[in-house]
Amino acid sequence: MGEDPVLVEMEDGVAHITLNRPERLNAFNAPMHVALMDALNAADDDQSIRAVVLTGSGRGFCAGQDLGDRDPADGAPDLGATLDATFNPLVRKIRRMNIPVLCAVNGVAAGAGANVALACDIVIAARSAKFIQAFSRIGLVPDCGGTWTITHLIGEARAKAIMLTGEPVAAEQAQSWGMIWKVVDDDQLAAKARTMARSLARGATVGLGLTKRLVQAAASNTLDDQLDMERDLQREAGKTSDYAEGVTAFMEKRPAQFTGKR
Ligand code: LHQ
Repeated sequence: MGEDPVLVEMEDGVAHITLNRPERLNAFNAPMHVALMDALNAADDDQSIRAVVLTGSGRGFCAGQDLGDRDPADGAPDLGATLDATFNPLVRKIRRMNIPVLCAVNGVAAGAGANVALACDIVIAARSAKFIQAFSRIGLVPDCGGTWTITHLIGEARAKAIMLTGEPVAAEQAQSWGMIWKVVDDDQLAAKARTMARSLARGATVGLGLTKRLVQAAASNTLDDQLDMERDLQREAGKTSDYAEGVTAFMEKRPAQFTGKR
């Protein structure tokens, strides 16, 4: 108690952001919402930061909204207003950042905690982790974009089943369904996340950001729209110094030294 609700460490071009309320399985309260947005904004604004890792401290990743924050006896709350003020800007921020956001799911991810994780660009999970659409257990609907993200990732049949039943999805199941990128052994998670993020942070950052935008746009674009968008963003990518360096390094048979200049 009294500790920072979010820990931030900047290292090798990577912002490591750790949700830090382990005694509540990193459930979101108001200070944590503010601290996480501040951390993401700081990473986004810092030109030396070229990738983000989001993880949790202790045995869980995040158990969603702190259910102790409101007493149902106080009358019906406006949860729509809560979403407008907190989780919706958070998910939009993750999706709009022009650098890769890697989520390292270190343990249980429930409710909004699961759907914040799944909003990230690359999700790796500890073998012991699980994803729970816990909303149905308390009379709510899935939020944080989960009905969109999960339906796109695993299809309507599986999305409806896990959301209506609240049945936990084990990390390995999530991987085999394509809901996440990869499962790794628990004791390897932090190291694998760090190595992967460092490698992303040494990449052609502008190109990676444009690629993220393209993949996200594909869900609502026609093929024609997408071809046009690829043309426009390829034009932008082709003007970066990292493109020039990438081609030169290839011709000279040496590793490229990308600067990630945005
Ligand atoms: C918690 C929580 C928690 C407080 C564990 N809050 N203390 C959006 C807009 C506005 C409002 C409403 O919500 C939303 C979106 C949402 O996120 S709704 C969904 C909210 N989350 C949940 O319903 C999940 C609730 N948690 C659980 O079902 C379990 O804790 C899971 C399955 C995540 C983990 O189970 P266990 O491994 O058995 O751990 P535990 O239940 O013993 O939890 C450990 C402690 O953490 C415990 O406290 P205690 O003092 O007894 O040790 C829990 O009370 C506390 N905790 N989740 N969301």
